[in-house]
Amino acid sequence: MNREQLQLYFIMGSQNVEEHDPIVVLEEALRGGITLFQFREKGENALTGEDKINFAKACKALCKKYNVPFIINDDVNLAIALDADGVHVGQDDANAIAIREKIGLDKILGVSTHSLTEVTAAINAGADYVGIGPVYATTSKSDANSPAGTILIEQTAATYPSLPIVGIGGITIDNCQTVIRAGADGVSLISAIATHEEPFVATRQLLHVLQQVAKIS
Ligand code: 3NM
Repeated sequence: MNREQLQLYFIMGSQNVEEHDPIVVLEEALRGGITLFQFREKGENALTGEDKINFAKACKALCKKYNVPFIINDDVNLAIALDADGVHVGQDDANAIAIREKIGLDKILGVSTHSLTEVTAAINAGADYVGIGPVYATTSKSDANSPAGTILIEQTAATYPSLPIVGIGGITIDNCQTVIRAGADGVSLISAIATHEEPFVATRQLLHVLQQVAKIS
C-alpha cells in the first residue's frame, strides 16, 4: 500500500457519533480530505444483521465517490461480500494469516499491535500496515489497553523502516504531530472527527496540522 494513504485514517461506526447522522459525518470527513476509512461497527449500540450490511454499503459507496479506500474492521465475510478494499484486525480477532489467505494479496490487511513481537507476527502474516496504540487514553474502545505513549512506534519505525505504521488512541489535533514525529506515517482516530460538532472543519484542521509536520521531518 501507499503509506501516504495512512496520513489521516478515519474510523467510525454508527455507535461513535453523537449529534449527527453517521453518513453525514462520513461525507464531511471525506469532503475534508481523510485518506482512508475504516468501517468499525462494534461495541454497545452497534448495528447488526441487515442494518449493519446496509450501513456498510452506504459507507462504501460514499468512499468510492471520494476515491478513498474502504476498510472493514474484523468482519472478513462482510469485507469479501462487499468487495471492500481491505480488512483490519486486532489481536483478539481472527488470525491474520487466515485472513490474508481469505482476502488474497490485492487487498489491504491492517493489524493492531501492542508489542514488537506482535509487529513481527503481523509482518509475517502479510500485513500491509500495523496500527499501534493506544498512544493516549481513549474513550472509544472499552477494552483498550492502558495508554502506551509513542515508544513502540519509535521502536517499530527503527526496526522495520519500510513498514507503514499508523498510531491510534486518543489522537487529537493537539498531539497528532508527536505521533508522526515518533515515526508513524499517519494517525487513525475516531472521536476527534466523529464527535466534533463540525466534522468537516475538524478534518481540514487535522490535515493542515499533519501536512505541517510532514514538511518538518
Ligand atoms: N483501537 P479515539 S484505540 C479502535 O489501541 C481503537 O488498538 C485502539 O478512538 C487500539 O480516536 C481505539 O476516539 C479507539 O481515541 C480510538
